[in-house]
Amino acid sequence: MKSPLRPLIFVAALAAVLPARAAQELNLFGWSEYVPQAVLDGFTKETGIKVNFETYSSNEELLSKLLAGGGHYDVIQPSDYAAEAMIRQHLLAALDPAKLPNLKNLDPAFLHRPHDPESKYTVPYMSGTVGIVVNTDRVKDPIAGYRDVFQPKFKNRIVVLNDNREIVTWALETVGLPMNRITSDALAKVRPVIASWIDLIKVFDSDSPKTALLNGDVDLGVVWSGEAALLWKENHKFRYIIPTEGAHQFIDILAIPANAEHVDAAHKFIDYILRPEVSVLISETFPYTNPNAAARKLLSPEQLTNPASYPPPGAKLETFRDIGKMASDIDRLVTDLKSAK
Ligand code: N2P
Repeated sequence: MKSPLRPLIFVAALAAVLPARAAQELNLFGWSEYVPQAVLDGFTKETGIKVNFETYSSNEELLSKLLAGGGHYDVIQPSDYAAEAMIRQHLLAALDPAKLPNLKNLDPAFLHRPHDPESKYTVPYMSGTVGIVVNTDRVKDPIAGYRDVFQPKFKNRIVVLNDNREIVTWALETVGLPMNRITSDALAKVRPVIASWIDLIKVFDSDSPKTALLNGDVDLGVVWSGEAALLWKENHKFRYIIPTEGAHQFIDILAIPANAEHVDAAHKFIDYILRPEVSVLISETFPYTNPNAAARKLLSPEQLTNPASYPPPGAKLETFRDIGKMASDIDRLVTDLKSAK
């Protein structure tokens, strides 16, 4: 006998067995030029979780958006010092290691660092340095440090990151002051140095500083190492130099904000990124220093010998620490000097 309820029962049964795939989403807020679209597509294909991706080009942009209560993100990608500030303000959720079996792939050298001593809130994504890139076809002078770059003869031939803390750091290193002890005196000391540099710079670009070098618009840059590694891959005339004065080394991490809605999807995404073959795909597209030991084993000798991706041991490197409210003094200093140009 045919029950009139039969079609309804059928629909209900179907709904119970089909996973609620369409409803799954992940809101990712990450650096520009850092997460390959192919990685996001691969994750969606496998899990059915749709990734909504927004980008930023500085930690300060990320922090100001989050602190203003804007955006509801499930995974974010701050640098070490920005994560440190967020942990201090209880803005990050503790990760569940049981949901991250691929943590085992990481090189322990990138764990338990000062920004997250127990590695409770953060997972390293990529590491890198900030250094000098020179088009050696156009610049024949030996270039070893910041002083060699910022010379009047190179006026309008320089691209730098559009990042205020970076610029202040290079000036601090140039005058021999530490990058993490920011005082009003230190800022007063570097102010004229930065003013003279700003006068020489042609392009400020944190997203894709390689472009101005590739186009031949400029001949020198102070850029992220991954950008320099892409230039080197394109043409070995682009040389990467860790400034003799010392350089900034960063560890960019993945974390889940305390107010994330899709915590399970966020863990799935982080664990997906930690797979060796996924991590290799990231290194191929954006050749920074890969903290995933299992992935590193799969990189080609050519990738491992790119001097920008894997700087020589012995380089003078230091990571940023959270500097609290001095960050706004740095911001004001550089913004003022730029607007006076
Ligand atoms: C990638 C940005 C590199 C990260 N575009 C700097 N922390």
